[in-house]
Amino acid sequence: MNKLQPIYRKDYTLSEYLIHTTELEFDLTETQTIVTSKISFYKNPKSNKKTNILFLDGIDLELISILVDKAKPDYKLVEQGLEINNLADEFILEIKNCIHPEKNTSLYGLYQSNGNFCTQCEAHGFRQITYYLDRPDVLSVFTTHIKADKQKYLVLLSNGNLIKQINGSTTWHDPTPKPCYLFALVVGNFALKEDTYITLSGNEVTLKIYVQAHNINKTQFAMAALKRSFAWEEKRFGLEYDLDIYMIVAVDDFNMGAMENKGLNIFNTTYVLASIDTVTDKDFIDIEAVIGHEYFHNWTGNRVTCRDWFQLSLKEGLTVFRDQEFTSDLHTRSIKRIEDVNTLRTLQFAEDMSSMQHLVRPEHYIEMNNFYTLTVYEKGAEIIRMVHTFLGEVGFQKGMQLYFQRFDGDAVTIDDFIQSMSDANNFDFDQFMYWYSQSGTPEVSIVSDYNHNDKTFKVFIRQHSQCDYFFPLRFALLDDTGTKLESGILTVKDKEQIFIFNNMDVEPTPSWLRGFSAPIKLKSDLTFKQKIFLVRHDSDAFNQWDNAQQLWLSLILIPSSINQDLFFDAIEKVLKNTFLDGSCVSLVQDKSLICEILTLPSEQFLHQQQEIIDVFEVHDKREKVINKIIERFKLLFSKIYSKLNIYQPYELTPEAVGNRALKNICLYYLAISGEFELAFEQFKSANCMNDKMASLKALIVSDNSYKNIALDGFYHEFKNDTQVMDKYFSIQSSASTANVESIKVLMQHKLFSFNTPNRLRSVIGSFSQNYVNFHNQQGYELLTNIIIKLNQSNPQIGAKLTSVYNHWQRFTPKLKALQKQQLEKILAIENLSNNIFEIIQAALK
Ligand code: B3K
Ligand code: ZN
Repeated sequence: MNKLQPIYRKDYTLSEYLIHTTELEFDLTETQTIVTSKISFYKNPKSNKKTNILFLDGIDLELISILVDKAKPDYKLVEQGLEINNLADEFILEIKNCIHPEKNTSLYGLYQSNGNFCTQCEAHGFRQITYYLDRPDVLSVFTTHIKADKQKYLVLLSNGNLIKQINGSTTWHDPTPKPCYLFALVVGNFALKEDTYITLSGNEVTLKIYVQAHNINKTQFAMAALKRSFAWEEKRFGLEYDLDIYMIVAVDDFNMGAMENKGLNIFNTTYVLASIDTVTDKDFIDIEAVIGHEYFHNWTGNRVTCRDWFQLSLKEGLTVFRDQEFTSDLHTRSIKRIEDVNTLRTLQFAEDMSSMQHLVRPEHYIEMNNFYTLTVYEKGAEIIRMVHTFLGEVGFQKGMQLYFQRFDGDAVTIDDFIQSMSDANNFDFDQFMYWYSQSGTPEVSIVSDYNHNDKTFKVFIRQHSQCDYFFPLRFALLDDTGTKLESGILTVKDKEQIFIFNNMDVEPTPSWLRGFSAPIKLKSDLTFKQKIFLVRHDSDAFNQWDNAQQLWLSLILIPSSINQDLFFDAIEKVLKNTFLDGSCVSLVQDKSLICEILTLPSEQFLHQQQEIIDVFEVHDKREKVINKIIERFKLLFSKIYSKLNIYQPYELTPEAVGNRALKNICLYYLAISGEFELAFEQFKSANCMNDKMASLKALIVSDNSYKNIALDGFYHEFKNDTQVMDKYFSIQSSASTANVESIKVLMQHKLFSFNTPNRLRSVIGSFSQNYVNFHNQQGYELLTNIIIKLNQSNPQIGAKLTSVYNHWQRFTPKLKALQKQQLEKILAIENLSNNIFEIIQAALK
């Protein structure tokens, strides 16, 4: 088997053998781990292949012994696995193999973090633990025995319920059949935070969060968030937890955010540990969302799993949609929507324009881990959101119930899900499936025409994509006070469609695509004045923000295209609203929303709007607008800042979060205008990390006498806190003063650790987004050398960083040529991992 050969969705075949039970034994020591497995196989009655050969996946395993029904089988070791011949229709396979977690830097399979053992099996990590049918449609009941030195390791965990514990060993039994990607094992020393949750039907679930001892006082928020997740899942989806125990283990070394292993989630510490002194408002909400996300996977992912990895969005798109709803129900829905759409449009739309453009249900992959992308997750969630918009909450829940009724305990496809939604509601989703079979972002334009004579308002919608998408377009027609004359959802399905509204006595202002009801690029014929009106008067907060974004975009990229004074007058009214003199009437009441409206589109978002990306030009143009904002609003910002900068005990309420958000954006602009003392004052007196971080960000916008004092103070206060130190590194790598030399100095810092993805992301990841300072030959060479090192030590992170070059073709000629050279240089190295190879190959194609 050529390992660089892509795997195609169309080639899916049933597994010839299935597994009843899997019994594993782990004997862990400091120098090796012995894995013993006893697996009972049986012929898949549904498979029509008639061979008696079994191929098992296995990578980097040292085989010690193998028995089939207690006898030596006819087998051979092949590339990436093991082949056994002459098998009966049912048999017991017993294998013993040795692995070396203590040397495993890929953080995939079984590995160590701070001396503790843990696993990451999704998508194909289990094959680095033992020989197995490593595919999501082979589900079995697992029993796991763990043995380790009892003096050294006190905590020995696996999935399911603890059924036996004697000195230095435990046995776990997971009654729910699962694919091996949901297997987990944790061995080490941890402190434990424990609580209980009583489910709707009265079952008591023990909740356990394991962290390193020094972090135990930062687990309270995660525990409360976990209980909120259980309660929300019951209330909104009517779904309960199914085991007696739910465990979360937090480790510092983790390739992504967290993993939903059945009953034993393993988390990156970033998404568990929280205290007012160490995380920001956004961090709190993100932590809660990830805790919720992994918990929600118990039903969407674990109880019903994916037939093959092409269906990844079946569990991820749906679970992201669910976690977005969780946050929306618990916090401010409109702000959550703005943030999610902003992420989608900044990152996923860009992915659609890059060499890694792919379908939400990809057709092929070389390395599956490259497809845990914004497209699969975020665009996948948007597709589910459209299903929800079409069916409404009641219809959607009916569809969910039918889905679970049909497929609980199965491994299924995206079509199975959509079919359940369709059958439960008698709704035709056939044309809707284009969302899964067409890549790229659909472009749609909308033009309207008001006829004074016959009082009609005609709307012409045109799709510019190759196929005609089927999507909901939420809208409202507003009168000149912002009152709705008409509202609802237009079902768009044709290349060209006309909608006519009669009896419109006045010409309405249309508010299109409210709440971003479909993941499209919409071009409308709204005038400058109408956009200003919508910023102030639309009752859809998303559209208030979106219209402001469009105006900022114009002001930055084509300043002459809009009347700056009029736009700024509108912004002033939004700003002056509610809390200064009360004389201005505006619908913008929410301070978080005002802050969003005041936030300029990011450089990354601006790049997307350019035919050819000129990072320097974009940066300069954006800076110019920042200066214009300061020129006009400096006094107002000062007033607002002093009004909001009053001591208040920390709370995570929408009100308090909004106050801090608005206060801190004012501080940011004030610091750019030179008011560093104000920022330094806040830095010294802040009663929470949110405000401390905001002041530090304000202080590092340019060189000033406080910058280093603050950075040093921050370091000394938090040097023992790993999570805060990630912020410390990241803020310096993102600073306008950062350059390749200063990054190299950071990489020499005693707290820098190349093998810890969080630290690498905080330094290199952040620097790669510091566009004007990163995009030059030295910046690229630095990144390339890091990628080459990661190719050996951690190819997953290596591939993530390689993706920085996915947009190379769109850059100005010099930077384009330089990036291409980097790609070629990486491609030429020996033993290039599949992960990095796939990214490079796509980029150079
Ligand atoms: N399912 C995991 C992601 C696994 C990534 C594998 N490279 C976390 C999540 O989406 O919940
Ligand atoms: Zn997920």
